[in-house]
Amino acid sequence: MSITLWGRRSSGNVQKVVWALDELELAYEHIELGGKFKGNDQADYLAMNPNGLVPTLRDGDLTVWESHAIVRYLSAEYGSGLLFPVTPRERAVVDQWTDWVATTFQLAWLPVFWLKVRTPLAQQDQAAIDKAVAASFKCFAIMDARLGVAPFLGGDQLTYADIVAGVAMYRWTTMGIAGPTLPNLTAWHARLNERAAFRKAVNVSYEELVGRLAF
Ligand SMILES: N[C@@H](CCC(=O)N[C@@H](CS)C(=O)NCC(=O)O)C(=O)O
Repeated sequence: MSITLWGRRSSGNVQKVVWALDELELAYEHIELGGKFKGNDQADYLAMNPNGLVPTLRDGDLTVWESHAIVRYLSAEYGSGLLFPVTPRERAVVDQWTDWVATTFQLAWLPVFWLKVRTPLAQQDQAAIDKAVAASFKCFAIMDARLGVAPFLGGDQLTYADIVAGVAMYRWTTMGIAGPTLPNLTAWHARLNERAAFRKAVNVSYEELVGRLAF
């Protein structure tokens, strides 16, 4: 099957897919799209992804959008026993964390990125930043507690839950945020950084997004 990924590398949601593809050592074509590359408002792209957002993945005759759905699909199709635990009981824990990232963690930390990095300096609201940072640290404390009893969010090995959560770490640790030391979270980030696929996908400059609310 031939795999194609559409989406700019500076997108955190695209980074999840790039990391999963490389972690699974899959061959694929990567087409930069959206943001400064534009193209996501074109009819041929909207026919694949009616949201006009990135990422979108095609694998043979299958087209999928929504980063978590893509990462879960790749893990199930190509990573059984690796990124995708074999038993439903193990997968329940991985899905718990994956859904928590979508419904709770991203809603906490992404506003910090938008308020502090994407909003031009002159328009920044420090009270709003402080509130979002506090909400984020509540989530990081929950992750820290989990990572105190297991090396990865899903358990003993890296799974798609770590991928969807882990893409936050480069931005979070380079945005100039002060806060409590969370040793288990820091150790997990160090473990992720040992992986070439993580470094390539996630440790990516977001310079083009600084002060830019447009996309
Ligand atoms: N829930 C979607 C969100 C997708 C999304 O918001 N993508 C952003 C980039 S992170 C986007 O396409 N922005 C417009 C652009 O890059 O031009 C997912 O997880 O895939």
